[in-house]
Parts: sequence; structure tokens; C-alpha cells
Amino acid sequence: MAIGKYQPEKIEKKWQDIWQESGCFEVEADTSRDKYYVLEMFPYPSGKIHMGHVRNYSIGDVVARFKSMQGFNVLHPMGWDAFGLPAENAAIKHNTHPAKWTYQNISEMREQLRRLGYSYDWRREVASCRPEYYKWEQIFFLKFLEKGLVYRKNSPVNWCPGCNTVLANEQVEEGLCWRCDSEVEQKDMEQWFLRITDYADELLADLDSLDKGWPERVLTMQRNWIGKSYGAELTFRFKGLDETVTVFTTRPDTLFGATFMSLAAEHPLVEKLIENYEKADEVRAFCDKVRNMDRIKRGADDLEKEGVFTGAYVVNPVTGKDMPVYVANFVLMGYGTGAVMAVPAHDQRDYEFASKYELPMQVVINTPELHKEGKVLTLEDMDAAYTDPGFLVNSGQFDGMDNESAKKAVVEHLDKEGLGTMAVNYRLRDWNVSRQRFWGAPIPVMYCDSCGVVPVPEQDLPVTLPENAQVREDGRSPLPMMDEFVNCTCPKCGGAARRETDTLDTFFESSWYFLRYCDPRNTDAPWDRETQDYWMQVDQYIGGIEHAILHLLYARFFTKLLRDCGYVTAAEPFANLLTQGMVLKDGAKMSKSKGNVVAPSEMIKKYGADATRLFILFAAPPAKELEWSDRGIEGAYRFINRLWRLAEELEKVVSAAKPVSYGDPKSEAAKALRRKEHDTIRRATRDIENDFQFNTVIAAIMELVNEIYGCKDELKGSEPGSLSSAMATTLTLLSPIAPHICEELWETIGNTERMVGQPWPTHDESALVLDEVTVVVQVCGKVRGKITVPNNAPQADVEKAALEQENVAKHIEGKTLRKVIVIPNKLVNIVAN
Ligand code: ANZ
Ligand code: ZN
Repeated sequence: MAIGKYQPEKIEKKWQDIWQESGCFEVEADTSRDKYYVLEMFPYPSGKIHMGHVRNYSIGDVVARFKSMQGFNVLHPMGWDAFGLPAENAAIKHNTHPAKWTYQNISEMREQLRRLGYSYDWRREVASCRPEYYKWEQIFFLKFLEKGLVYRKNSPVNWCPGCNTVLANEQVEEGLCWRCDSEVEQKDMEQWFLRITDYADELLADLDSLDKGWPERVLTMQRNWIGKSYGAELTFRFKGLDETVTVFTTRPDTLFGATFMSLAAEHPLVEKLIENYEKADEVRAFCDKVRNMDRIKRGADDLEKEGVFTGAYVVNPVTGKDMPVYVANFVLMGYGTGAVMAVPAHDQRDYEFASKYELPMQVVINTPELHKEGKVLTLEDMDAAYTDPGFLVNSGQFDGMDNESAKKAVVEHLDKEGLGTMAVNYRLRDWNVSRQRFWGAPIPVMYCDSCGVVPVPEQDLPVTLPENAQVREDGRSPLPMMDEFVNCTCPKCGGAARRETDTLDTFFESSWYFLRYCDPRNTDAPWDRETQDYWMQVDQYIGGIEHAILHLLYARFFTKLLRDCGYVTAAEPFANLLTQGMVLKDGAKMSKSKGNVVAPSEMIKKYGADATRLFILFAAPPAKELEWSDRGIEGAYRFINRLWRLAEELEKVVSAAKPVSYGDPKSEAAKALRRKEHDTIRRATRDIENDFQFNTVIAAIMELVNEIYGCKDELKGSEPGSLSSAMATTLTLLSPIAPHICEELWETIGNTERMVGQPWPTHDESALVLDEVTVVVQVCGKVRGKITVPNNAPQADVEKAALEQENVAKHIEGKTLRKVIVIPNKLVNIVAN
């Protein structure tokens, strides 16, 4: 039977249907088998998949299929990160409900993913906007509330006037909203916070356990984000005022050089200090101005340093000198204590500030070089702060001490008077989870005038979003305006109460979806504990580097919270992380605004899913950037056609000769083919296991196909079994990458079982051994000839053959032989003079 022309749309649909009907990717927990959980970050249902998705999911699919061929019980689920702002904006634009837009997009995207032949267990699909899903996170929220892990606080928040919502710090990029690029403002509001700072130490420490499985870059980004600083808290007394102020400093060793103090505009003492100051209004005006700047700008190095004197002084506890107290724009209230002892000679920001306002400076750290020469650094030598290590000067009893030791010594000295203790500080802030948006999971609490904050009773969960809500033209949430949603009865006192109208940050849903996949249809619990313990951790997580901080930190934190609430055992959710590189076109990230987008659907239509998958996996190693190339996908398509034609030609020969029965190869060609076949297995296995280098796996398979082409005419008649075996291996190795054509050709060459379910082959070491090897001969380090000797020949035979080689003999004629060095199967070096 001739198999005809390669028609991807036909065979791909055929096999997708067969896989679907047979349920071959559906799995259950089975403690008698080793499991492997491979997960790609679930997409936001925007409506269309893009090449970044195709890359992400193709990598994941090869991992899933490969691990399953290796015999693992593989969990490979897919779902939708379905809440969020774009749905709301689209609903406003088209005057519909966000749910309608979202579900429509989900069904379109699901079709597109199916069309790529991914091996998902679709029964496990979740959509985070479904009440069956978010009901559980409402329960988690109440559990956290009960345990004091979530709290309400009035605090300045980042407010995006474009999106009409509060943003987390992570969602502000250089002062602009991460979504709409509006200038972010500061605003005071009552918000719900999760106590991620309570977990800062554990989140930091556990990064060490991920050092083998996670990219170093991501670990570093997380470490910096958590930002642990070791230092001290030092207390200063005010002059003529019965008050003290405490600062956080990483440099207690510079205390003798502290010449003034800087407070944050929000510092609670400011009002008190300026009470009787004639310029109080000037200070207030300055504070108001600073308070309205966004936090990111205030913390930036290049901020123009500005401040105002408060009229107050503190006393330096070691020098006894007065230090004027300023309010300064670069001091943040949320960090440390919101007060800084300023050491202009050794801190650059203080240096700039002191230069501007002509405040005194004092050098207290000498450079190691000058220290050695017996000299001392002076202000005249400096045009910037000296921030490196050194030795103390102008510091009383601490003079001459190296500054690291002095840190401890100074704190111990102050400790005697109760004015100093060692302290640790984190950059990480508690996670603000409140959003003033409609399309999110409602926060399940009510407010009662007599009882305060009251949790919604568990039996009344989920609190669902009203289906008849009308999104508003101005983008504000309709929830606060909907009486039927807002008005409720207090379950404690029976009085009238109001429902919370804020919804949860969508990072809340993505912080635990990987757990729900373990048991997604459970209606009695978020999951069956044993089932979930069997599947977790995720063995391989794959997604974009843009989630290096936000999502990955929240998911790690959430897992620890759930562990502490008794829901999970694993402390870390993702054992291994792969951050795939971006897909570029003409050197730039594919994006609508740049107009350089290549639509996956068009590529699939033109070349098929297999060619698209093959190209995207061949063009670059997974973690590297990938440059889209039209020639590249055409090349992938040509290779697939070449394989197709080969199978067509060999169909009869190969199906008649079962690979298992072909015995030892006899001819040189058959031996060479067998060697190539097993070497390809060896290389493919090694390269997949080594960071999923699929590009070199594909290159090796292409070489094997070439080898088959080269010897087929010779072997067709004499040793068809060797061709049969090589063909079977080609298809098996390629099947995780281009699964449809491999299934089809597998069937074509006479197999009755499906390709899916076949084991991954192992190479036979003895097949790699050559009968003869070529060895290079050098005379005094210079190549003079080559000899062919039996593989692993005795050393003496190799020496003899080398010395007898014509050209070599010529070069040693008349010389004295000093030494012959033989590196087996590689090289002979003859030393003669
Ligand atoms: C005195 C000093 C002397 C400082 C010196 C540095 C160098 P990291 O490493 O980021 O933790 N600081 C403390 N709280 C601050 C706040 N709320 N806003 C702005 N700056 C603040 O930085 C800690 C250092 O940043 C602290 O150590 C303090 O300045 C400043 F030669 O104290 B240092
Ligand atoms: Zn009440």
C-alpha cells in the first residue's frame, strides 16, 4: 500500500482523535509506580496562542512524552489563569460580561492547543475563574485569617489611575503600571495583606535546596528581592525633648561619622518635632510632596536628593555632638525604621545630601593602603563617599580596628546602655492581595457595625461574582454599587452587614493551581491528601523568566502557608525549573506593537503541527533566545517530508523484517548503520537528560536518517533487518518531538501497537565498538602519519605499526629513539633526536 503524499492536516487530526478516544494521556495516582509531574505555566486566556506558548508547551510535551516512555507515571495537566484585567477591559469594549469573553477565549485556545497534539490529561483542566476553583482559595483565605496570616491595614498603596486599581510593588515598573504604563500614584487605603515577611527567612534559606534544579539567575533574583541585610538598630536621644529615635544601619562601625539624621516624610515623629518650629508649614509641604512620589522613584540611586530641616537635634551617643534632624526624600518609611543616621563621608546618598545642604562630614574609615603607610584619608582627597572596607580613625577607643570587627564592637558598646542591638532587615514587604476590580475571586468577609470583620461561614462559600453584573464605562468595579451583592446579614449578630467588594490579586490563583491539578474534581476538599502527596512536588516546571520573582515567590510562599495549615507536605513546590528563552523575530521579541508576530495557527495550517514543533525545538536550546526563521520552518518541513518518503520507499522491506530478529550485522554497511543507530540513542538520551538539549537530539536523528538514505540500496536486499531496526529507532526517538508523523509511519511499517506507550530505547554499548581505529602518529609532537589498527590492539603492535609507517620512518631515520608514548585508539607520539 503506497502511503501517498504527506498531508499533515489529515494525519495529525487522525492521531489527535485516536489519542483522545483512547485516553492514553489520562493518569491516576499509583503508588506502585514512580511518578513524574511536568508542568508548564498555565496561560492567561487572551484568545490566541502565540509562539511563546508554542515553545513553552512543546518543550513540556517532549519532557512529558520522554518521561512516560521511560516508564514514569506522568502527570501533565493544562488549565487557565482566567481572572484579570484584560477580560474586564474587553467586556467594557464589547459590552458583555467578562465571563463570556473568558469562556469563549478558553474554548478557542483549547482547540489551538489540541491542534498541536500535546499530551495533556484534559480531564484535569481547571479555569481559575470558576467558583468550583476559587471556592477553595476563599477557604484558604479564611484559614489564613483565623491563623493571623492575613491582616487588614491602612497603608499607602501604589494606585494606577489607568486601571483604577491598587498595584503590588512588583507590578510597578520604574514608576509605571506594568500593564498600561500609566504613571503610578500613592494613595492611602485599607487593604488585605498576606504575611509573606514572616516567611522571608525560610523563603531565603530554602533557595539553597533548589540550587541544582533552578537557574542561578532566578535564585539570585529571588535572593535580591527578599533582600536580607545584616546590621544593627541604634537609638538616639533628642536634644531638649524626652524622645528617642531608632535607626536601622548596616554600618554601625561608622557611628563616629554620623553627623546628621534623615527621617522619612511619613515618620510618625515628624509632626511632634515641628510642633513649635517656625517653619513647620514648610516641612509639612515638603512631606506632602514626598509622600506623593512613588516608592520606586524614591528608592532609585539617581534620585535628586532633597530634604528640609525640622528644627530638631539628636545627640550622637559616642561623640556627644549635636546632629540636625532632616526629612529626606530618599528615606522610605517601609524599610528599616524609616530613620537613617547619616554618615556623609561613607554613604553616597548622605554625601550628596550633605554637599547640597553644607552639612558637616567626618572621615571615620581609613583606606587599607593609607593605613599601611601610616596616613589618614581626608575629605580633601575625596570627591565621593568612601564606601569600601578599611580601618577606623577618629573613632576613640575603636581607632585602628578593621571595620568588620568594629561593627560588632560598636554595637556591644552601645548595648551596655541599651542603645544598640544587632538586627536583620528585609527588603521584602507583605503581599497586598486586595484589588478594587470586578473580575477576581471575592474576598470572603463581611463588615458588621457591631462585630467588625466577620468571615463568611464556610457553608456559604463560595461567594460568587454576580452573573448579572454590568461592567462600567469608567472601568471601576460594579460590585460596590450592587446592593444585592453588598447587603448581607451578619452571621454572628443577625444584624445588617456589608460584603467586602475587593477581589483577590490574580497571583493568588496561580499560587496553588499546581496543587489542584493533583485532584481537580474533588468537591469535598481542595484535594485528597494522599493523592496530592503522591504527585507533588512538580518535578519539572517550565515557563518564562518574567515570572522569576512574582509568581515563583508567591507560589513558594503559598505552598509553605498551606503546609502550615495542614494541606500539603512539600515545602517547595517546584523541584526543577526551566525558564525558556524568548521567541524573537528580526532580533526583537515578537509583539503586536512591533508588528513582528508570526501566528502559530498559520504555521500549523501551512506546515503542520509536527513541523512547527520540530522547528521550535530545533532552532535553539530551550533556555536560549530563539530567532524565528521562515527558512528554518521550511527546513523542518522538508526533513519531515524526507522521512516520510524514506518510510514510503522502505515500507515493504521494513515491515517484512522485524527488527528484533535480525541478528548480528554482516556487511560493513550494516555494521556502520547499527553503530550509528546506537550512537544516536546514546546521544539523544544524554542530551535530553542534560538540560533538555532537544536541538542536538534532533540533529543526531537527522544524521541517522541520512545514514539510512546512504545505505538503504545496499542493504534492502541483503540485510533488511538492519534497516528495519534503524527505522524503528528513528521513529521512536523522534516521537516525543513530532508525535503525529511518527505514529503514522510506525503504523505504516507494520506495527500494530501504537507509538505512544513504546518504551524509550537504550543503546547497546557493544554496538558502538569499532573493529578498527585510525590512530595519529606524531614525531616530536608533529603529525607525520596515520595508521589503521585493530580496536584496542596491544600496545606493542601499535608501536610497531607506527614506527613502520612510511612517512614516519622517514622522519626518524638516523635519529636515536628516545621514547614512544601510546594513547590507546588515539595517538602515538615518538620522541627521537
Ligand atoms: C548608616 C550608614 C553608613 C549606612 C554608611 C550605610 C553606609 P541596605 O543594605 O539596603 O539594607 N537606610 C536604612 N533605612 C533606610 C530607609 N528607610 N530608607 C533609605 N535608606 C535607609 O541599606 C541599609 C542602609 O540604608 C542603612 O545603613 C542606612 O544607611 C540606609 F557608611 O546607616 B546606613
Ligand atoms: Zn454582627
